[in-house]
This record gives sequence, structure tokens and C-alpha cells, in this order.
Amino acid sequence: MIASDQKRFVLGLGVTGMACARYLDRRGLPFEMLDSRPAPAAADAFKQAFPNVPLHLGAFDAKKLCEATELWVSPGIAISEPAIAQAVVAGVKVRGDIDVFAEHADAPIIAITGSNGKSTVTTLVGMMAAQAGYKAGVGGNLGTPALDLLDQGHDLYVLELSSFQLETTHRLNAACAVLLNISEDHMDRYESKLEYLRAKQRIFRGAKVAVVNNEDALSQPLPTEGMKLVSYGLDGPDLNKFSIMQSNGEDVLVRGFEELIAVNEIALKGRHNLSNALAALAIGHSIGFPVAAMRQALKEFAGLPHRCEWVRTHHGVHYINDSKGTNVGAACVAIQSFGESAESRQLVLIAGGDAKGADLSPLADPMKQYGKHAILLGKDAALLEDALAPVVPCSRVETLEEAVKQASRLVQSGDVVLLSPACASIDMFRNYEERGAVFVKEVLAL
Ligand code: UMA
Ligand code: ADP
Repeated sequence: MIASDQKRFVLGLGVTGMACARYLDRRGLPFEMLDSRPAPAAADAFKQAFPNVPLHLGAFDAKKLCEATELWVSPGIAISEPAIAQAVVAGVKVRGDIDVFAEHADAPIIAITGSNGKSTVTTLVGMMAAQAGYKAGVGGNLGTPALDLLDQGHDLYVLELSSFQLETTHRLNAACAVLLNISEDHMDRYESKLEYLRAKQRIFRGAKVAVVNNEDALSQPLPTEGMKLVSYGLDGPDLNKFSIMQSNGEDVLVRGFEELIAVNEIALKGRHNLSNALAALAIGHSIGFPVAAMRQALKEFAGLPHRCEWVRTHHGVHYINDSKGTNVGAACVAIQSFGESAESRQLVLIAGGDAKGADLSPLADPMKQYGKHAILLGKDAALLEDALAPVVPCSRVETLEEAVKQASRLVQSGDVVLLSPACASIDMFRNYEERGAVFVKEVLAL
């Protein structure tokens, strides 16, 4: 039972904060809501839904925070923020919505994190669970806040978790946890890649099964007594490992040497998605999903919008929307994947936005191999140009509309135009979905 003698402050009036409010309200537990911005978008909705709950807007004040026994901090707020840090020193407990969720979850949790592929794998595992007959609650960083999934009669939870959510999660106790891969992201929030990795690694605390990507050493947990390890990777089969091999001249995904599904039956495209498919198979197997159910989901799920999504082939040029490619690792994978598959092996990249403090230099390698031109925009266009100008012609534009028009003038049949920004969208758009929608609209108007 959740203790009723605690004084709880919810920090951040966004999607998470509203879910925390609903959760506390359902249980009749008092709380106060705080948001450091003077006018958060949800303020009116909150006042209407919770007219008797105190709402404090404006910069967090350490003295005020110290009045609480518990702070429920939204993922977008850094717990290193001075007022929060002072409250922690004063003995106030900091937790997040996932921590509360883990404490009260009434069904096994499948937990998925990683720098890239989280949403894809979470959705795929959710579909596998549905095919296997589970009433699975699917959410977390993916969109539906985890606390809204509770009390709905679910018999399994499939959660996408960000490093921000894991930072404030003390012990998840997942039935199965996976860290898909690690590449640099959110360096504006973390002091080092190690600190980011430490946050991600918290997903394994108390896990019964850890699913490990053999191709990424950083995806492995420190061995813990009682934790079972299941491995996957595209680097060749091994006993019990989920992998890929050739059988009768075609590529098949396997467990050990048991064939699970032929690659050409899988609706998702691209090498990185084969890795995602293997992760999902390993997770599903550890929970006990029948192979037939997992196979069916793999045949049906063609991917989420804005992830390496084909938009149109116009005058022989393929236009791809990878607006969710919000970090360097994702953009590198997309450039590689579409560079290899373009008939001309020539690719025009549209990139830019807020690079979140990342090292952009890894983009140079795949662009050197496949790049025809890079069209750069947004807050960190100059940094991208520094990284790419030595290997590929670059130009700068002010808008995404201009970028698409310019790209269409640079290409010839067989080329690819790829929007994979390697950056967050917030400097120019509401979110990556809006950025992707603008790209699609412009491409369809060509
Ligand atoms: N806020 C402050 N002070 C701050 C920062 C934010 O008061 O310094 C307030 C804002 O004014 C706003 C509220 O906090 O009112 C927003 O909270 P939030 O930024 O934590 O976002 P939520 O709306 O609660 O959404 C969060 C996730 N957002 C982030 O982690 C930034 C959503 O992931 C997630 O879907 C949702 O919870 C449900 O679990 C989005 C995301 O961008 C998609 N995630 C990052 C990513 O995928 O890279 C991690
Ligand atoms: P996330 O939820 O972690 O942001 P998504 O599943 O939404 O990941 O995919 C976002 C982008 O990340 C994709 O469009 C693709 O460019 C890249 N990506 C997806 N899966 C992988 C993977 N396994 N390894 C590297 N990059 C990937």
C-alpha cells in the first residue's frame, strides 16, 4: 500500500505530471503540483480537473521543495537542478512515475531501453503479446504514461523507458529487461556518456531475465545472482542465441539453430530492424510467447511513422522520413541503410535541429561513403557543417520546406533524399512528429 502520511509534490505539469495527479487522486492521497515555467500548457486543464490541489508555477524554490517528504519528478526535469539537489541533501526522497509504477504493478513488466529502437521494439513486443493472447498495457516513454496503465486489468506491461525515467527509478524488478544499444544522446543533460550509461543500466535492477545485444558490450548488465541472460545479435548463431543464418540460400532468424522466421517474411525493413526483431523475439521467448504468435506480429508490423519511413518515389528518387532519427547513432544507421539500398548509392541528407551537445563527427564516415550532399538547418547547422564539410558538399537553409525543394534540385533517378536530423526538433517544431509531417507534406507537393 502507498503510505498516506507522505507529503508529495509532483514536479512538471506535462503528460507524466497529469498521470501522477490522476493516480494520487484515484487513491485519495493529497499532493501539490509544481511547474518551473510560468504558464505550462496544461495549467487550465489541471485546475479544472483538480480544483482543490495547490498549483505552484515559476522557478523551483529549494525551501518550498524541502517542505515535501517525496518529490515525484517528471522525466524532462533534471534531478541535478539545484533546488531539487538541495532538497535531496535535506532528506527529501526523489522518485519518478516509473518508480511508483514498479512498486504497484500487478502484472509482470517487460522493460525496454536503449539509445535507438526503443519505440519499435516496444510496439513489436506489444503486438507479439496481443497475438499470444495477453491483455498487455503498452506505454511509458512511447506515449501513454505508465501510471495510466495501472488498474486496467492488464496481465502484462510492456514499457519503453528513457534514461530520464530510469534515473528516478530505484528498483524496477522487471520480468525481462533489455538495453538495446548505447550511442551518445542527451549530452546536454549528462556530464558524460558514462553517466548516461549508468542511468540506462538501472533498467536491470531486480530483473529476472536480461536480454543482451551481443554486438554492443555496453548493453550487458553486471552479472547478478539469479538473473538469467539471453543474448541476441546479427553476428552469427550460437547455442540458444537469437541470431541470423543462411538456410537453403535465404536469411532466417534463429534461436540457436532452430529457424524462427525467414527475413523476407518480416515486414520491417533495414538491418537495424533485424536487430530489433531479434531483440523482440528474445524478449517474447523469455516470457513464453509461442513462436507462431511472434512470427505473426513480425509479418504484420511494418514500423511506426517517422522511422525510416518511405514517403514517395518521385522521378525515380526515393524520399525517406526518419524524423525520429534524433541522435547521431540513429542518423548513421539510416544513412548506412538507405545508402546501401539506393541504386545510385547516392544520398542527400537533410539534418539539423538541436544536437543536445552530441559529438557529431561519427556522421562523417557514412556520409563520406554514400553522401551526395548535406542540407543543414536549425540551431546546430553550423556544428553539422563542421563535421560534414570535409567529406561532402554542404549547404544551409532556413526552413525544412526550403530543404526539400533544394534536395529535389540536386538529385537524379536512383538517389535517396533522407530526412534523418541527428538532432531534436524543439528549436523549430513542436516535436519530431510535426517535423516529419512538414517533410511529408513538402515531398508530396513536389
Ligand atoms: N518542466 C519544468 N521544468 C523543467 C522542464 C520541464 O517544470 O525544467 C515542466 C514543463 O513545463 C512541462 C512538464 O515539465 O509542463 C513536461 O514534463 P516532461 O518534459 O517530463 O514531459 P512529459 O510531458 O511528462 O512527457 C514525458 C516524456 N518527456 C520527456 O522525457 C522529455 C515523454 O517522452 C513521454 O512520452 C511521457 O513522459 C510519458 O511517459 C517524450 C520524449 O521526448 C516523447 N522523451 C525523450 C526521448 O525519447 O528522447 C526522453
Ligand atoms: P527510439 O524510441 O529509441 O527513439 P525508434 O524505434 O523510434 O527508437 O527509432 C528511431 C530511429 O532510430 C529509427 O528511425 C532509426 O533511424 C534508428 N534505429 C531504430 N532501431 C535502431 C537500432 N536497433 N540501432 C540503431 N538505430 C536504430
